[in-house]
Amino acid sequence: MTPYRRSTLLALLTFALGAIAALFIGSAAIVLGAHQPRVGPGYSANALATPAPTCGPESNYTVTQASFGRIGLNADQVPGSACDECVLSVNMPITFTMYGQSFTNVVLGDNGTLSFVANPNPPGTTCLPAPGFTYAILPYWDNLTMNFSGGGIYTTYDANLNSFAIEWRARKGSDPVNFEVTLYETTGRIEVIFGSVSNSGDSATVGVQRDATLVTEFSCDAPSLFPGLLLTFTQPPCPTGTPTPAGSRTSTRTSTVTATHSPTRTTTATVTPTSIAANVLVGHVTWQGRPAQPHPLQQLPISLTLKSATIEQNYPAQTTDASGFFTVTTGNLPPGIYQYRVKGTKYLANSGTVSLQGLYSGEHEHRIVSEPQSSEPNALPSTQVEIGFMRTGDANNDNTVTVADFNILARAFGHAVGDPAYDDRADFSGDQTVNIVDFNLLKLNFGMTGAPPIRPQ
Ligand SMILES: [Ca+2]
Ligand SMILES: [Ca+2]
Ligand SMILES: [Ca+2]
Repeated sequence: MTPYRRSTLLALLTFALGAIAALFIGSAAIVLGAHQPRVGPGYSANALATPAPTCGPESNYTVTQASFGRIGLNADQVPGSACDECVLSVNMPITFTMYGQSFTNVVLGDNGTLSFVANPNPPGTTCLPAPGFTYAILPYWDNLTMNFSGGGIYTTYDANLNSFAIEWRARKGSDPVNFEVTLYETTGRIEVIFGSVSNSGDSATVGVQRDATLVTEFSCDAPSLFPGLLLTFTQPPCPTGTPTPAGSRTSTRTSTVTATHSPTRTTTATVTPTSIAANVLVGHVTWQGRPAQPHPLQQLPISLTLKSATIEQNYPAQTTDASGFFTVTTGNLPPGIYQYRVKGTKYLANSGTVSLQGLYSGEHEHRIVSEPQSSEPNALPSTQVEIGFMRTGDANNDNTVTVADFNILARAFGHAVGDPAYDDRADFSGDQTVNIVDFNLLKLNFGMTGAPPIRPQ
């Protein structure tokens, strides 16, 4: 590239970034403080009670949250959707798979409901599981209306991401209520982003359900929603090499620690079942801008912090495998609810909560304080956490994508590895060249901030 062409291109890039920055100046509110993660009662109860597999298409979804969501510009109004007490059947431009079933049609309701099969869409809500809904996503189930000027449902198909976004522009009474569901065909991921909410969503139900048995509830009649809240629903994939969805790494939690796996100390040996921290935690991420998993370019460094009310554990950086998995030892931690935060170099941090389960006797809870002596190498339970999508663009690794990152990219633009001007920090795509692909990734996330460090409690 000639110097002239390069400088012209950079001027264009600078202009484009400036325009984006201007857009963000008025919307600083999208970067909100940490919201206390919360797991709905139906979710936690179901997670403990359901004998379903803990990974794969027959498992419950897990939900993680972030505070930097942004609703896209959805221009295509579903005809007739400025309505009340109505459902609309829409043919999707993607095939979306939920709980192992694939769908090309979706039924959208004015009361903040979505289903691929049955959508009763009543204005009166219940907590989940809710009667009548099958293969349903309830991004903001409440007594909403859309029969006003500008009201309705708006959609966008993104061919690059192979995703379909569905946005509701509704009202609860006189309050504007605005939210968006994005379905990703390739990964099966479901994202829900909230724009405007009424009374922090304290009369809404938010979650997904297949039927009465597979249910993940984020919120029910609780003030847990706020503008910019991004929820990501994913089903934990089974770790690489696990032959079945109920493979040995995940199926042992409720059944295999018995008296035959007694600890070396005798304090709890007589209690069966008893309580023991999961021995390992298996995390999974998807790195943005990299080829689909499994792929060597998905092998990237990641650091993890786990924190409970009393314990903070910082794990040194390790590299995810080609499928985005990493494993840490948690056998030294007591069971309980932990906040987690992960950060990758060049990537914004993600956070959420994970429950390190103990095996619970129902009457007595004891923690085995030393490693059980077992002849079975995989006898101990493991915990899985689906962390989701890791957004890139953070060249200087300060957990926000700003003009500082753009400047690093601009200086290295057009250069490849071996070239003195090449700067690997700006190669987000991993092809050892800094080019328009990297710029587009940075542009996509410009103005975003990752999950903040976990605060002292
Ligand atoms: Ca209604
Ligand atoms: Ca940065
Ligand atoms: Ca690149």
